[in-house]
Amino acid sequence: MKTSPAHFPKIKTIAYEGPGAAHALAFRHYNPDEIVDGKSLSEHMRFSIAYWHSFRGTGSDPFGPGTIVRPWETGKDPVSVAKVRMNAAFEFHQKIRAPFWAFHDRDIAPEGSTLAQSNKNLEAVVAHAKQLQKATGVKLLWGTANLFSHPRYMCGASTNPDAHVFAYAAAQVKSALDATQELGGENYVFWGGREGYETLLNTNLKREQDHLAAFLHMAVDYAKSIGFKGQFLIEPKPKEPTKHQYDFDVASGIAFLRTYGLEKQFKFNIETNHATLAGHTFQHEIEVAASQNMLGSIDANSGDLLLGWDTDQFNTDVKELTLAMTSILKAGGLGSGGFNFDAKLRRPSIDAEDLFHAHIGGMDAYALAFKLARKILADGKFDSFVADRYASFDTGFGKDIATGKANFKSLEKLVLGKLGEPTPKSGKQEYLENLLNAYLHG
Ligand code: XLS
Ligand code: NI
Ligand code: NI
Repeated sequence: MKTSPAHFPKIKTIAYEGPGAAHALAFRHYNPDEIVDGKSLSEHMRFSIAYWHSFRGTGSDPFGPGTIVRPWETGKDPVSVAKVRMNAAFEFHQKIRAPFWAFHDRDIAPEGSTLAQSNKNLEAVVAHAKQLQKATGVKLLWGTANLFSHPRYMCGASTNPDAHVFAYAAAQVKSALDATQELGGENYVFWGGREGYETLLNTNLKREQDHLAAFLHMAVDYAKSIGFKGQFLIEPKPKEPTKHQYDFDVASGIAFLRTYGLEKQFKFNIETNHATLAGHTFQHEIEVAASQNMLGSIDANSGDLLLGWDTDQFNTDVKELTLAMTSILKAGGLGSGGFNFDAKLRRPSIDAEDLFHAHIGGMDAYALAFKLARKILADGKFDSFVADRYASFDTGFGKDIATGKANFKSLEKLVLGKLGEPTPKSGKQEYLENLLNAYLHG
């Protein structure tokens, strides 16, 4: 089967032209074929396109309708339109050279008037996606279920006060897992869209968290029963659409998973914009997950620090990404995860070409950050500074503290005796910030 090359007729496959590239539609830093440590850059980066933004996004916002009109969005039968749209998406993947995609069930296939009809639509489109994956070599990074758009989920899905809604959500995730399995998905994501609350006046917080855990246990059991080997990922976000979401950030996610005995089955999908909404840096969330060996995947985007919502912009901030990348590389990479562009065009960016500029910018920024982070880690200057900073815990009484051999009494004796008052040591933040800038700007 061939994907018809009719949807982006004016745009050729994006070529790597290096930092001095003359064309705007060219990569300056991302050379997918470049070999680094025996692996291509494409294999290192595992870039993924978010179907919902790039192929379902219309530019609508709470103040007005969509602005983006794609030529393939015509026809009466929504399942046929879904298939043609998917042809366009896979053509885009090939031209932008992104080897992975990610979807919600309802992005790829229309919701029917009954669950049975929705399942039928999904199966038809999944069969089409399977053929496209085979024809293009594009693979599925992860699947997920949209448990937040339909009005039935207005008070949550697995945390809904009505057990009937819980049951519906369970049935929907069952099919989304089947679809992900059918398409060879390497991960499955749970983002708690409306799994939170608007007001505690009508909410039993403890019961809702118990139900969320029961739901995730059912998902684990079902995945096992169908032989799904992909990694389960929680995608934390503190708020939006609800005022308070239960998976607030990675730290609260870890506490939740451990409380309910789910910590072995889940890792985290960390989204830059969700980190900043929670009052953290992107790198902070990565470090917290990595510290518990729970770093799974990245939803690559950026927020606007002047705005309090998820603006889902393409991230071109090389400094932020370089810092994040040092933490990711130190953690040993993302394993079965990848960098999924959960990012959308700005409302006035209505040209098909803008979709290319957006992803080129994101891919180049990440590839540059990857190279800078590798250099930083190879030089080891920051690492040796940090190691020195904690060196007092490597020997003597410091080692006794770290290995559990010291106690309040033994330490009191030392301080009253030969230790006395500690000598202050500089944290050298400004020196380190300058060192970082030297890597970024020479
Ligand atoms: C929304 C989330 C969502 C998840 C998938 O803020 O980022 O897009 O990635 O459900
Ligand atoms: Ni996301
Ligand atoms: Ni988001």
